Amino acid sequence: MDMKALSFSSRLMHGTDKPCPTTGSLIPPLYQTSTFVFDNMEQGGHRFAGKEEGYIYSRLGNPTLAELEAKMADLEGAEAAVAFSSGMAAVSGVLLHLLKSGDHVVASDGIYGCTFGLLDMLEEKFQVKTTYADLTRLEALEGALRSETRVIYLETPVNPTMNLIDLKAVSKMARQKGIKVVVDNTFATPYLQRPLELGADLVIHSATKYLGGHGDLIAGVAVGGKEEMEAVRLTTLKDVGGMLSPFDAWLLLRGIRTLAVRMDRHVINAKKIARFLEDHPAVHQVLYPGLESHPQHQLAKTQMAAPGGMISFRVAGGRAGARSFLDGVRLCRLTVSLGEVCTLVQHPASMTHSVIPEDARQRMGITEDLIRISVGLEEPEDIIADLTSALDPIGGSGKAPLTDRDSRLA
Ligand code: 4LM
Repeated sequence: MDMKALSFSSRLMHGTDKPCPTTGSLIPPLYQTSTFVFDNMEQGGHRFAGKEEGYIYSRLGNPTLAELEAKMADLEGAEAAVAFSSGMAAVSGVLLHLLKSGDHVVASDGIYGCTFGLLDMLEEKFQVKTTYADLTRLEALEGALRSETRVIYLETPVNPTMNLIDLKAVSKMARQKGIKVVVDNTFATPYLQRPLELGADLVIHSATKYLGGHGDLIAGVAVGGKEEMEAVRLTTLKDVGGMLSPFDAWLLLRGIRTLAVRMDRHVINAKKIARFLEDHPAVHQVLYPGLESHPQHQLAKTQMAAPGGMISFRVAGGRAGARSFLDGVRLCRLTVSLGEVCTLVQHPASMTHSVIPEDARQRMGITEDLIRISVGLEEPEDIIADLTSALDPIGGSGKAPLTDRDSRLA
């Protein structure tokens, strides 16, 4: 059989994995070591000088991390990958590598709160300015670009508004102007969306989420061209130092092997939950790319293999309605993070995106009535029963969406 022609799902466990050559262990061993012994002084010197292949110190490279990096590069269709200790370490490692003082970034409205915080810090300390724009509209992107723009940074689906950004169109415009497109692919995973194939330059993951999938680790990965990734490894990984621990890399590899079956079930469940929410009178609007009511439902069909497991919705009664719902769930866990086996619910305006100033949050659609659900792998009827008992007491008349002003006053 041609092992190079394996499908994505089979490559999750067969693609880059090799049984241990000395013991035959099916699962690659964990190299839980901080450093590597040299045969002699000359060999050590040669490794530092890059004249000889081989490991030096785990912050610079480790066989378990190399296994994970090869896996992620393969799944995203990239030349190389670099593992980091968190999604934010990957985001900062890539941005610090790409940017210098005086450069400009265009970022999508509504990105993860800590990425907003990082860009804010880069502006304050290093004069790297960021313009936020509604990148669902190409005119908005064009209007935000400047001669100093070096990076377009985006998430799609956007956390937490679930907007989609047309990766092909954005990448085409960026390429013409020599600007790098960096895509945070955390919500979709390479199983559902591969940005590099659509023209993006670099992909970032919070591997804490669907890739790990079990809520037991924090990790990040950056993926891209060989030279670019080598430069990241030798600068912002080596010298800033956010390397992933070998144990977490090993756990992450375990999670990745079941990515396809988990994502399939997340999607099946999310479709059912989204339809249930659309019909509930306490829900004013459901933001899920799999629904025909989603403004980019057609783009979801071409850009993503399936619409994913994340849903946001606007609840009746503004902040009070959101509180009543979040305090009312029992099965669903009230917690930040996402992409895990359990269903998780949270309030972006006061939690994950609270660092964004209120006026910017309102403009980006991160309103007080917005709830985010990471749909888990439970029986969907059980999730629906829990949502029903948390939503029913809110009442509401269903369709008429609250305006932002109503939402602020509630
Ligand atoms: C959350 N998110 O939304 P680490 N990129 C995206 C994210 O959603 C996150 C990160 C990067 C949430 C965490 C509490 C799109 C995180 C950062 O947490 O550093 O692995 O990823 O609930």
